[in-house]
Order: sequence, then C-alpha cells, then structure tokens
Amino acid sequence: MFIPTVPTPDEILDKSFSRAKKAANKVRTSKIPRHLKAKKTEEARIKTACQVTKDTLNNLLDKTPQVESMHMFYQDYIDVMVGVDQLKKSLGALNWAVGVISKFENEYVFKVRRSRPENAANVRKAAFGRISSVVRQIEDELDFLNYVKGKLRNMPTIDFEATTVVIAGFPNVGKSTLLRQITPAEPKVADYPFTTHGIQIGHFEKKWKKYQIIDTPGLLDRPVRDMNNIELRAMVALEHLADVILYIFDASETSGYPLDAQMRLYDEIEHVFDTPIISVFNKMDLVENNKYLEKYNSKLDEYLMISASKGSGVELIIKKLEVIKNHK
Ligand SMILES: Nc1nc2c(ncn2[C@@H]2O[C@H](COP(=O)(O)OP(=O)(O)OP(=O)(O)O)[C@@H](O)[C@H]2O)c(=O)[nH]1
Ligand SMILES: [Mg+2]
Repeated sequence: MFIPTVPTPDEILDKSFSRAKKAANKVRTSKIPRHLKAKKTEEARIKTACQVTKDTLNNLLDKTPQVESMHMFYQDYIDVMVGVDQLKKSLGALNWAVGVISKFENEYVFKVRRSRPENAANVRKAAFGRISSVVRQIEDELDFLNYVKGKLRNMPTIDFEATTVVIAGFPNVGKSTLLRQITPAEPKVADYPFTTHGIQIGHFEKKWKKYQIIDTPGLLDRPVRDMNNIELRAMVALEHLADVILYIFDASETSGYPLDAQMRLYDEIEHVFDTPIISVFNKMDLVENNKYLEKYNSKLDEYLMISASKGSGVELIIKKLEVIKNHK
C-alpha cells in the first residue's frame, strides 16, 4: 500500500508559514496603494498558510487508499498489521484539522479586513497561533500514519486471477523451502521456528494457468484468540486467499514439534476452513522407516511424501494442483 511521506507538525508548519511569507512579499512589492498594503499583506499570509496546511493534509488523505474499498484480505491484513480502527481514527483526525483550518481562514480573513492597519499583524499572529495548535494536536495521528507507512511498505500484492495455493503448517517444517522449490521466489529459510514473519508469494505457470503460491508464517496448535500477530497473518491468507491449502507436516519431527501436535493443527484447519487441503509429509529424507507414520493415517498413500530441500516429490504436488479449480 502506498502512503505518501508523512510530515511532522513542524514540517507542515514550516512549509505553510514560509510559503505565506513569500505570498506576503509579493503583495508588499506590488502596486497596491500604501495604506492598504499592511492589511493585504497579512490577509495573503493568512490565506496562504491555511491553504498550504490544508493541501498538505488533503494530499495525505487523498493518497492513502480507502481501506473499506479494498479486498477483504487487505482489510484483515491491515487490521492485523496496524489496526483498521486506529487507521480510520487517524485519518478522521486529519479531516477534522482540515475543517477547522477552513473555518480559521474565513474567520481571520474577515477579522483582518475589519481591523485597523496597525493591528493587522496581530490578527495574523493570532491566526498562525491557532493553526499551529491544531496541527500540533494531530501530532500522534501523523506519527501513527508514519508507522503505518513503514508497516505496510511490504504489503504483498495479490493476483486475484491466479489459482492460489496457501502453504501452511507448524513452524520450521519446510514451508519456505518448498516455495523456493516450486517458484523462483526466495524467501528466507533457516533452521529455527518463525523465520517467516510475513506473507511471501511466488508465481508459476503451467499449461497456461497461473498459480500463486503463498508461504505463510508457522502456526501452532492453539486457539485463534491465543495466536500472535505473526500467526494471524497466516490465518488471514488462509481465510481469504486459498483455493487450496498445502498443509506441510515435518514427518521427521526434527523441527522439534511432534506429529501429534501437527496433526491437531491439521484437524483444526480442516474444521475451520472450507477449502480443499493437500497433505504433504516433508523431510522424508530424514525418515528411515515410515512405519510409524501409519498410525496417523490408515490411507497413508493420500499423503504426498516429499523432501523439499532435495526437491524430491515436488512434481507430485504440481500434478495435484493442476486438477484444482480456481473457485473465485
Ligand atoms: N533434511 C531436510 N531438511 C529440510 C527439508 N525441508 C526443509 N528443511 C530444513 O528445515 C529448516 C526449516 O525450513 P524452512 O523452509 O525455513 O521452514 P518454514 O516452515 O518456512 O519455517 P518458518 O518460516 O519458521 O515457519 C531449514 O533448516 C531447512 O533447510 C527437507 O526436506 N529435508
Ligand atoms: Mg518460512
């Protein structure tokens, strides 16, 4: 999501007041009768300061995308990342400031026109004081928008036309390794849990069909209300994007999580989401005897057995994907 650069209150005010000064200088050097100059100069300063402040804030408002009109995935993603309510509140505060400054503009232009020439500067000073105070009142909101800008800088761009495969599973089971195998994407892979914090996307085409593979952060088998924000990003992708879920087990258990726990998460995902699931047993290169796996499924042949790091069995996944329909 693109949010324009967010200025601080001081930056906004510096710009507004220095532009106002320039506007005043123009009037001062123009051919207006001398006795009118003081008032005209201050009027120009007030108008310009108000305009420039409003323009700066309006520019921020116009360029920040409207969350409500976005796809539900983005809405939930933004909510998990920064909080949609807080974002709306901040934009609301900017709007409020624009309204108040418009009122000041009318009020103080009127005052300066009715003032005596020697009082014009004081009227303008009062106007500037009030503009400053309003802009400083939205300091927290501007700060927050700046934080939002940073947090959403890497917001993933989703291709809503492509068949979307969401890779899910426990931490450290090899999800990102698999994404690297199937697509040219290069997500970070490491031998510790929660390496992936955000949503990583890779693309490939097969028989003129576009696929989008989404790698997500690891999930633990715990209720949604106990999940941290990193896990929730995975849930948001599962909920809104998946045409099919690729559930990865670490059959070797070398990631440190027992298969029983991985199976509980599988059951939970199957229960919560109404999406086809392809089950994949990964790290089979480390499994010497897969007899013990049988206890997990009497129809063991329904699971694809692969080794993502070695690239073996990956073609079985692609084959399965070809028969999956894009249901959006
Ligand atoms: N032996 C073996 N190691 C693997 C295999 N697949 C992945 N690994 C290793 O397992 C570790 C975790 O791999 P990742 O791809 O980062 O796992 P992840 O599921 O994305 O992990 P998080 O992002 O932390 O949830 C890395 O050290 C990988 O090299 C495999 O098939 N065999
Ligand atoms: Mg990962």
